[in-house]
Amino acid sequence: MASYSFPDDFTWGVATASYQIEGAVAEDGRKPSVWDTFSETSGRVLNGDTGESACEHYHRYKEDIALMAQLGIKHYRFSIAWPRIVPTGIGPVNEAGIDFYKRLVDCLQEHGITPHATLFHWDSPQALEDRYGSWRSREMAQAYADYVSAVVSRLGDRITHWMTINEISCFTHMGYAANQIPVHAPGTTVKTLKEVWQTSHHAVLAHGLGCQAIRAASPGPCSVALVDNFTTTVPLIESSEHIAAAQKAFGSLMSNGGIIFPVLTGAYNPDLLEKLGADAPDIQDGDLENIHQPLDAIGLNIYFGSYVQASDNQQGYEVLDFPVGYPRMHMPWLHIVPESIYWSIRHISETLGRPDLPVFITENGCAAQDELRPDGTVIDSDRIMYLRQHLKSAQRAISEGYPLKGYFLWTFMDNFEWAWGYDRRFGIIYTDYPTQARIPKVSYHWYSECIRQNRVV
Ligand code: GCO
Repeated sequence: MASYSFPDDFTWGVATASYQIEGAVAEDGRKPSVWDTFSETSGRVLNGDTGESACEHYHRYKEDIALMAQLGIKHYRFSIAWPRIVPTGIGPVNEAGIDFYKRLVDCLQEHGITPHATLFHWDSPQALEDRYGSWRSREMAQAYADYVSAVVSRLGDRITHWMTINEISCFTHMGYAANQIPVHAPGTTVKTLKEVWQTSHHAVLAHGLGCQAIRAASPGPCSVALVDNFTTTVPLIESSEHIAAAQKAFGSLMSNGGIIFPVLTGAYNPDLLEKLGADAPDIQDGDLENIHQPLDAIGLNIYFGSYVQASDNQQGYEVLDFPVGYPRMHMPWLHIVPESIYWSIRHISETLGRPDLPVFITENGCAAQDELRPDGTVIDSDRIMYLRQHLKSAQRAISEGYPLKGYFLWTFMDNFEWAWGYDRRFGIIYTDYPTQARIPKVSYHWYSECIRQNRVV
């Protein structure tokens, strides 16, 4: 077996999200999402950028899918925009919105590319924020499930790989911040930590109701997964005591104990509930059963990990800050910790006790200060370094027998990077926004070679 090689059936893909690439925010019946409102609010997004045009993918999808086919991927993860499908959040379905995704998926399948659809990637209908504060209301969970039923009943003949929700902690804990400036839409400052956790609980409940809606509406067999960006705890030294410390620390961290734990184990992590005390969410009878639905896979968005070492303090571990000079990519939080992929998979298998559950890396990638050279090339050797190290960590997990089944690189092309606007470039394709030209970076060709040889090159 060549060094750093992958199984023959390994899923190689790329990932995107609707609001970040589509544009066409007022076409064919789409109504505003909370991200339209947030990005149009002065001071919320760097340089006043919005997703109004983004990468114009809504109209350029055929060109983009041809580039995906040239790349050599057979799998593509994208998200479906709720405001295209049910523009006012609840009520009538906009068939023109469905028709766009039918065109998109038919084009993918013409190129032999399998669609993997995320049903919610943060662009919820503004109408529901106006109606009852979106995820602050328990009603949002059922509204989401009804939207999911509408999508799957119409697209389930074309799409059989479904992901319910992307990164719950981002649009709850970062979108509804207690007494601080929220950095995500809807950008609502709530007064108490309990409100944040109640919001998070409604989203976790929505995931469970969404799983049931998918399985009820799908015309045939399908796979259902959650996509989470939990905080990976990485032992600074791979010895038994530091590994045990990293595993104990894993469950006590906010987005881990309150999201992946109830989804995979049926209970909030007890250490977290103890830490939250009166700020813990109110949980109604039946909620945890609804949340703890069987999953066919788990999707992990892996960007960084926190190093942990054993400690003789009361909790037995110390989660370490990064030294000021620790290497990072072009985002303040994007420290380079390749082992985070390997340890994320071990946490699913061991810390959460789910060695049976297939794992997909549904996002991994980095922003880099890409320069378009006069000769029209982008030599992003830093991104190749980052991706190469992370893929080696992924291959290590497979070589040790962990059930890693696929990798979706974030992201296919530079796009709207939320509150950072277009200032941060994560793509393996350079998007020249004034002309909307797509310019493959060297990392595009490198990733294509990894796929062709089915190993890390
Ligand atoms: C996320 C989102 C993506 C981001 C990417 C870079 O993981 O935050 O899923 O939409 O653009 O991760 O921040």
